Amino acid sequence: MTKLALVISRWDPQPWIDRFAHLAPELNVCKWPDDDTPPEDIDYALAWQPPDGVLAGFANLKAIFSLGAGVDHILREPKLPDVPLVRVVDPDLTMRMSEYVCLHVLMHHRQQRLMDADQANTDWTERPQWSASAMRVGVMGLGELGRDAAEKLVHLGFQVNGWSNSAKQIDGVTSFAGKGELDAFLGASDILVCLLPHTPDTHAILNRDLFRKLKTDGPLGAPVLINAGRGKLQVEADILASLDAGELGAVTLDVFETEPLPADSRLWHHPGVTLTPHNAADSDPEALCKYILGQIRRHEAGETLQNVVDRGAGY
Ligand code: NDP
Ligand code: OXD
Repeated sequence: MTKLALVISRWDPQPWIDRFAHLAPELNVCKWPDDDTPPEDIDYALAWQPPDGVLAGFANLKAIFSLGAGVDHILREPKLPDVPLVRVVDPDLTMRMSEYVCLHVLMHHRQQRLMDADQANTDWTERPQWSASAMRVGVMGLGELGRDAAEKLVHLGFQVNGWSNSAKQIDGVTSFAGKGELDAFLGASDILVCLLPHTPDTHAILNRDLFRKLKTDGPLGAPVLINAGRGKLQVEADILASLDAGELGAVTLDVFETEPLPADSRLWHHPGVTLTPHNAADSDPEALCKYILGQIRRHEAGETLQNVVDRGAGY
């Protein structure tokens, strides 16, 4: 019998176990550690922030599945078995992220946080509103998530640019690629949306030097940052310094250098910060177990796995 181990920290494994039991009762799916199963019997590991060393202990693994789109939480394991590492690419997850990006781009564009504060002060200030076409949104990372979000922002009427390693052709989106075009991309961004993976190349990329290159003469008066990629892409001390100096007008952050965000972080209470608890695009067992089962069935039938991570690139 094919054996799957759920190696999960911080999430409840039970909904995954229940969903697999419903969809594929022929599989043996256990929460790891499991007293009844020796590690060498495990065929597939399904991981979210796996504890150090666990994956290395599965001697006969056929593949590792990340239970999210990102894989940094798995690649940090120094002795990762040399088997395919598959990540989530699924319309459910993609749509959730695009909802988040559109919500927060629109919230900043329409100055909703300022009007929330006005309401709290019984203050009828008539704030001017601009059309979306007056706003330039730059999307860092034009992969599965960035591309979909960029397309939806185009449909909302924003001017949209994107930045990625390789140049892209996406209707309505101006593509910038590589380090050589980063400054031009930043200089054209009123609202910067980050959907990059965390890799050695992107570590701490969202820093004060970068913020100072953003467009400063847009309708909002100062640029806005939205980061739903990974916390280790950002330097939080720099975000706070740039907010205090007016180099950034506001930020939305879904991800943090340390998660959960420590209670003493100034980000919690800064008026320029909107934050969410790393739930921009939740991994939903309902949707994702189906995707993973499809991949396992392909593999067992001798077909190639899809969405296998390039370990050298780190995403
Ligand atoms: P993809 O791998 O599909 O896309 C990554 C994109 O980033 C690609 O366009 C890639 O360029 C670009 N990129 C990577 N490195 C660089 C670099 N050094 N310079 C420029 N561009 C670079 O990933 P997804 O879109 O599926 O997901 C992106 C990230 O979103 C995940 O890695 C994860 O960290 C985060 N995430 C966060 C969630 C949340 O709830 N907050 C939920 C899901 C994901 P190219 O196309 O040229 O290769
Ligand atoms: C993911 C995440 O990588 O939820 O999917 O962060």
